[in-house]
Amino acid sequence: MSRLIVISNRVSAATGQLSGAQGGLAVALTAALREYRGLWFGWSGELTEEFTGQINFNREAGVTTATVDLEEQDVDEYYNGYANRTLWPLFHYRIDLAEYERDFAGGYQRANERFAHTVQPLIEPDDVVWVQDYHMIPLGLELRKLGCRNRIGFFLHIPWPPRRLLNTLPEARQLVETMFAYDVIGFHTDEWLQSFREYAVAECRGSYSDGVMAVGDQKVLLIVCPIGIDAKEFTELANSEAARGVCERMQESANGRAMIVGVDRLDYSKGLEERFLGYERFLVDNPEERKEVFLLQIAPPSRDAVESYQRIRAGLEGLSGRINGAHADIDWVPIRYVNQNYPRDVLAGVYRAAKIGLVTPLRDGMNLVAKEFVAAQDPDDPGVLILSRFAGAAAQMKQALLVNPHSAEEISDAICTAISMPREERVERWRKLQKINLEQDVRWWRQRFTDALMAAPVRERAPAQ
Ligand code: ADQ
Repeated sequence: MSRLIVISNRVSAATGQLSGAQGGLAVALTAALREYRGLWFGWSGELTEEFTGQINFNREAGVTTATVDLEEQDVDEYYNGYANRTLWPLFHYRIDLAEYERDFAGGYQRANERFAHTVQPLIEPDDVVWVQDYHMIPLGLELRKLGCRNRIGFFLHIPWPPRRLLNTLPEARQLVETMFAYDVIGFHTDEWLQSFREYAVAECRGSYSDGVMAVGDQKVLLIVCPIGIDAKEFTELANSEAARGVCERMQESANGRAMIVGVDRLDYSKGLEERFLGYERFLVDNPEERKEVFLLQIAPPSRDAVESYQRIRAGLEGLSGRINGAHADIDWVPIRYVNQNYPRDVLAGVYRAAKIGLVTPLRDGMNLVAKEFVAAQDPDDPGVLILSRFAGAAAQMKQALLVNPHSAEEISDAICTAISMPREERVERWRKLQKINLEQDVRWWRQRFTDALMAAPVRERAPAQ
């Protein structure tokens, strides 16, 4: 049987200590790696004076990880630069925040070449290689240049932007052309796949039929493969003693009021300002109900080194302060805004205590918080999920109350609908949502991708470079 080689920016063996998307992903990939006796390669997260390509092997939880340190300049240009200041905003449709610098593009290319040279000697002829996410788009081609004929797949965890936005990136076409070196490319939704397809056809002279994009003599299979969570495990977690304790504490502190919860990495793509404004609209438009609710927003800071993240953080502090200042009473504060990370069982208990999950990204590859909120609910008395139409999760989670997060009125209306939704309707909607959660979970996701990849034909020997 072939081995599976997973390559991603950061490597994290599933030791149970990880949280969030990284944790869920680590569990899924680790299970796959165990099954296929694989190897997980990536950046250690550490700096080194001078890049040597020296690999640190580690064996943990039955999985071998191989990590490499990067130079400070690589981290500045590749990670903080091209990945987080160029591709992340652009791929989330924020060209107003995207920074196009040749040094970033150069550093990104250099880091990917370094990754390829370092990992290539570890790849055996029968291995199957699975590259993860936007940090590593050109890696497949770099491996091909080194003679790698293996099956190589790529999965994009974030949205794929529309063609006209992508065209603002100076090296867009070259970047997309590197992707034809892959055998399979996976996206969370059909919308992202169609955007990729449109770009490749219009700008790279690709032709598309039956899921296969052909460019010259290269062919790549495009698949929709929405990621899930480990829903069964998360539901069990929400029923654990620790989570029940947290749930009770939250209910006590809610003092009979309905809790609305938001949980997000502090990122401009998550629509936090829009959420606060929509909630404020609800407070203004519903003087009778307003003191019946409060919003708990959990948002741990991320990517502090990037200025746009410092700005969003300051903006949210100002906005929550203003809303609380304008609306709070001596016995009630409308927004509890906290910036901490919490263990997963605490989060599960918090979700469980909430009557409404408010998930309003302006653009999101998938959004796992929406799925976690559903998995944590009490089947007999579930809360209501309000979900942005622009999250990838909306394509699967049609029984949520879908809103346009740019419209404060729609958010406000949805809160009203959710508060007064009869139990029967809540139960009916929740059952359908949880069914999808369980059927299309994180194991389903990795199986769907690896099945497609394993079925791809092996390439002819790559031309000598
Ligand atoms: P993210 O945008 O980081 O990842 P998202 O899907 O929003 O991921 O999930 C965030 C995760 O972080 C959740 O699992 C949540 O529980 C966790 N988290 C958030 N706040 C936390 C806190 N305070 N304490 C502990 N955990 C917290 C990218 C893409 C997404 C895509 C995922 C997976 O941007 O669109 O869904 O990858 O492909």
